[in-house]
Amino acid sequence: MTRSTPPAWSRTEFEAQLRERGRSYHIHHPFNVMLNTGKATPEQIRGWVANRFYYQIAIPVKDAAVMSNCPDREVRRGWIQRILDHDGFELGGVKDPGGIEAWLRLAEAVGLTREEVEDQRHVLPTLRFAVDAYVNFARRAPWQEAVCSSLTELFAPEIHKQRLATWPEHYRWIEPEGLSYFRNRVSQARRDVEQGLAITLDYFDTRPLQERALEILQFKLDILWTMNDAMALKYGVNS
Ligand code: AHQ
Repeated sequence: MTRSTPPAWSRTEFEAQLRERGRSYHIHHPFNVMLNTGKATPEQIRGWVANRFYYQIAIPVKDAAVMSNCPDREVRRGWIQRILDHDGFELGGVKDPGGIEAWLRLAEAVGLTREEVEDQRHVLPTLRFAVDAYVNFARRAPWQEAVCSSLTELFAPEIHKQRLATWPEHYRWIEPEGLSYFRNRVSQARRDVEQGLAITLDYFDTRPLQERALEILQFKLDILWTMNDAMALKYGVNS
C-alpha cells in the first residue's frame, strides 16, 4: 500500500514554508547574538572575521561550481554576478575590488593583518569542514539544488542591517569604513534571492520535491550554525 503523495504546496505556501525555516538562521545563534549586542571582545571579533574569511573565499568557488553544472545561459547570466560581487572585476573601464577585498579591509579595521587572514592560520577545523561541505554539495548536487541551498540569503539582509545598526555604537574601536562589506551585501543579497527563489519555486514543483528543498535549506542553515558553534567553542560566548 503506497502512501498517497499529498498535493504540491502553492508557490505562496511553498515560499512561506521556506521563510519559516528562518527560525534556525544563525542570526539566532548565541555567538551572533553576542556579536550584535555589543558583548564581543576584540579577540572574539577578530576570530569571527578571520574564520568567516574562509566562507567568503569559498562562495565564488561554490558559485562557479553551480555555473559549471548549469546548461541554462539565462540562469548563468544572472548567477555570474555573484562571482563578480566577491572576486571583483574590471569591465569596460569599471573597476570593483569586490567583496573579498572588502572583507580584508574589514580584517584590517578590526586589527588583523591581511597576511594572517589570507594564510588561514586562524581557521578552525570544524568551520573548514562545514564550509567545504557546502562547496562539495554545490559541485555534485543538481544545479537547481545548489541554487536552493543559497536561500539562507532570504534572511541575510536582516543580519547585515543588524550589524550596520549595532556595531558602530558598540565597537567604536572598529574603523567605520571596515563595515562597507555589510552595506554592499544588503542589496546584493536581495538581488541574489530574487533569482534563487524564482528558480526554486519553479523547479521544486511537487510535494516530495518541495520537502527536498526544505531539507536542502536546512542543510545550509546547519552549515552556518555549525560555523558559529566552532567559533563559540574556540573563543567563548559572553552572555
Ligand atoms: O556574505 C555572504 C555571502 O556573500 C553569501 C552568499 C550566499 C550563498 O551563496 O550561500 N550566502 C551568503 C551569506 C553571506 N553572509 C552571511 C552573514 O551572516 O554575514 C550570511 C550568508 C547566508 O545567509 O548564506
